[in-house]
Amino acid sequence: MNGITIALSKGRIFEETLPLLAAAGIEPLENPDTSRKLIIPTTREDVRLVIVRATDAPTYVQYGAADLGVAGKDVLLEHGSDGLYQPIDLKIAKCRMMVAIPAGFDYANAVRQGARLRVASKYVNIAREHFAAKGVHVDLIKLYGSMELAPLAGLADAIVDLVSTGSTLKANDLVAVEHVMDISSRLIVNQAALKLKRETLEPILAAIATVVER
Ligand code: PRT
Ligand code: MG
Repeated sequence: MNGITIALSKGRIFEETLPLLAAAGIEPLENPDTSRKLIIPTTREDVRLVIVRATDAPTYVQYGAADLGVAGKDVLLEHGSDGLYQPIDLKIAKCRMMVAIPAGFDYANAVRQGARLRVASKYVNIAREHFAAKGVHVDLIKLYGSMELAPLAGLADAIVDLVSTGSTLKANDLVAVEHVMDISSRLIVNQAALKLKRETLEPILAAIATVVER
């Protein structure tokens, strides 16, 4: 295909990417929340959006099925970002990767005693690196969702999860005890497309960069 394909996930990434795309004259002709279409045309005849799961955006761009995409730093670190060019931190969909525990659990003491902690997370690679760097021994339990449930149900002592407002932790009597890293979403670009479609891509990247810096 000669035009440009952009991989976006529904929800916060889609919403927060809209003003950035608008700066490049790209406006979706349908709303992915109400439309069942997975390929959405835009006000620019040469640009279309493909609607993917957040964790699938890097895959589409890696294989060149999309030229551009948007992905959280969490996704890029956990699933790898081989062959992806990441020119712009879009500073959208911001949150923090945190370690959280049930309100009464004496985390500091457990760590001091060198106890082996059971940690549940969707982000086992990020969690493994975090605890290894601190010299804390952990057994990691991979989950695919609702990590907040794990300590409440007795599956784990702690979780590693994303926190934005903190209301999910609060509603489940969990408290954040360690900050792992700040997270935001990045623009990702297929490296071959960057060469082959440079004339079309460069003005889009420049327009986005201008809005992000504002
Ligand atoms: O939701 P779905 O299962 O479809 O997929 P997804 O979770 O992969 O996608 P989506 O759209 O929810 O998240 C896309 C990206 O948004 C993530 O990869 C992050 O980079 C970023 N982001 C920013 C967040 C949050 N903030 C966030 N708060 N992703 C998830 N959350 C979740 C968090 O996991 C926890 O369950 O929201 C809950 C906590 O929110 P608060 O506000 O209660 O603290
Ligand atoms: Mg989600």
